Amino acid sequence: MDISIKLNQLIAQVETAIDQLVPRYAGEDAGPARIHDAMRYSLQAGGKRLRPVFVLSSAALFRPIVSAIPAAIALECIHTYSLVHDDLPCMDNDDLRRGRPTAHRQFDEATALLAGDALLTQAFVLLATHYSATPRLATALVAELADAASGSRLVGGQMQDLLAEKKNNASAAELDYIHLNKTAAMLEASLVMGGLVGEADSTSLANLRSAGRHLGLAFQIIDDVLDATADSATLGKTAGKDAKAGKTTYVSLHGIATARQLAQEQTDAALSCLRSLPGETEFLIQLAQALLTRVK
Ligand code: GRG
Repeated sequence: MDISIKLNQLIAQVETAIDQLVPRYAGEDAGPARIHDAMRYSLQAGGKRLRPVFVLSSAALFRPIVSAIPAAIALECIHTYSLVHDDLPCMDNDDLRRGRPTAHRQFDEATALLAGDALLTQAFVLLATHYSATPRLATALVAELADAASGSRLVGGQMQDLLAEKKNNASAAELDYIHLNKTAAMLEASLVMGGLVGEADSTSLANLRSAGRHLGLAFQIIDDVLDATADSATLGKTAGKDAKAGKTTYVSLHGIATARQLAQEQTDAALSCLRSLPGETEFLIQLAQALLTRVK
């Protein structure tokens, strides 16, 4: 199976939906053009769209009656907000993201901060409005996404990452906590939210959650390898930052070859969860495998 055609179709669906579901300036009642421009600037800069693709392909396993598109875009809004805030001078202070100047470089720091805030809020606007006809589903989606983005997960992982960076000697357990939350929480939520839209049973939801957790760790390990081995032009973001910051990563702890082996082990664990799901799992299985050899 060549997944590239289907992957490109899903990405095209996501790009169209972002354009349709994220507000643009529509007169003064909708607020200043600058905030909408900044939100759309960061969202429409490209990116792999992995999280929305996970939502759509997870939902498709269960042949859903309602559309998974708003849930997919909600995930991408939260993910993009986290990138915008991560790039700010008070965090990573980065100039390049998705091949373009970061939001605070293109606009200014306050605008980037507000655009991130508005993207975070927009995610919940999408869930509350587009799933209002199915209130149980709306509540389940809001609960899942809010938990994944919370102070215990995405934000907590980021906080711990900043704390660990200051002392430069994070343990393997601390590293796992950081990445299970900073990285894996969003991937886990993507697969689970797809399952929720498809009314998956509790066993399938547990398998999706577990697959997302393993894929999240594999994704982060490969991210560390790419930071150490790829160039900024290919990545569309600054390469080599971890070593420069003296940051503890899977590569600094284990070396590149062992890090790749660990990513393979996490992917294998994810594959066994995916294989126990119903429906046409081949696309997700191949996508999970392809992530091991991604170059950006
Ligand atoms: C500021 C609350 C807050 C969180 C920031 C996303 C993040 C957490 C930090 C960015 C740095 C980093 C290495 C995060 C790990 C997750 C990760 C690899 C994000 C980048 O995701 P990709 O590669 O990005 O899917 P694209 O641009 O392709 O969507």
